[in-house]
Amino acid sequence: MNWRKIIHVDADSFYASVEMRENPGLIGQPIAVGGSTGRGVIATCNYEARKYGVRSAMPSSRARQLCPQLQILKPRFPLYRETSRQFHEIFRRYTEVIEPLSLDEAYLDVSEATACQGSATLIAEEIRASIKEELQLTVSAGVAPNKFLAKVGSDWNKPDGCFTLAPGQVASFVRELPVSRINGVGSVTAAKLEKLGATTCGELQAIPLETLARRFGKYGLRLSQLAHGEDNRPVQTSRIRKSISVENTYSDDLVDIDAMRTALEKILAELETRFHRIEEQYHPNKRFVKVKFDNFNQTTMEEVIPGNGEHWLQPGAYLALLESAWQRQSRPVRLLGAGLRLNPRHEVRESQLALFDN
Ligand code: TTP
Repeated sequence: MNWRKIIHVDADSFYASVEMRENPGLIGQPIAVGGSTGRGVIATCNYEARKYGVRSAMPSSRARQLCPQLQILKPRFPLYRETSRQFHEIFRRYTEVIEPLSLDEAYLDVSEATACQGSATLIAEEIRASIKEELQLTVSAGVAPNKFLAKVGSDWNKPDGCFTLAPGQVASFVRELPVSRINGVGSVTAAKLEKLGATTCGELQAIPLETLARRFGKYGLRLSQLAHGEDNRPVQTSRIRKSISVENTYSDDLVDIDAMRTALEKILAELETRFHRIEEQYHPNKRFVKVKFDNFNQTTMEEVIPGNGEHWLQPGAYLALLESAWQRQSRPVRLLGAGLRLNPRHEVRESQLALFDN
């Protein structure tokens, strides 16, 4: 069996939670985010609104019937995208193997992670704590040997929960798991399975493979595997990276070049750790720094790395870039970042080759 260490992270009532954070006056009141006029539908709602039966994808008119005092807010996508980017900043402290499913949901493969002595559960708890502290949001996490079970796990103790399934617990866990928890098993498939005598994955395991194949075609085999808690799909980082960077916002602005030098050293140490994780796939061709001043003006300075990029980590070169960037305004600095622009080492990557297999 191919056991990995997978974490599935899913933010709690994502758009609604972001709105409550931005406007704490909304906390404790039933709110939704979505279209409020005409044929508008609810994108999501907070847990107060869920008590009234309000749900995602419900027409807003229906939601208002269920909960007359419901406040329906217009979605603010730039804000959700920025929050999503901040989630990923936190994820990348632990692994580069990240597969986003949506703005608020991602799989992380931490099989090779060294933080927290390699404990996926501790990593998940640290990620949840960092998100709570730095972004004032709660996320739920599932920790398991594969993607299927990790996703089931993130839903298990929602909201603000974490659930770990160790490899040794998989067999007994899936035996009792309702088939409706399998991703892709909606009411129609669930009803068909019930006719075959299966409402739990344990009962599904007992159905002969031929029967499943006859009833569900190719999906029958997949159902059988999932019912046994097996799922070999790797976490796919489909995106080809163009850059990698580390940045930090300081609670007290950095006012002189000495403070900036010290801050830069820490950033470069973190950048080195992160770049190590992907250096087999990418080589750096440029280095850059980013500076955001106390007036929120932002600037970057970059330069081509001489040679083949191997000696990218030269603190002196980064410091020179930082000094030039800072001199553009010579004001206190609230955010500092450093990074690398990247080129893939192998022009045609495996994932792209796979496209030609058929
Ligand atoms: P979900 O993760 O499905 O749900 P959620 O984060 O709102 O709540 P929870 O996970 O705690 O149950 O969706 C993530 C975001 O995607 C959600 O905040 C709004 C958006 N969304 C829609 O726009 N339409 C939809 O039908 C759904 C389900 C979600």
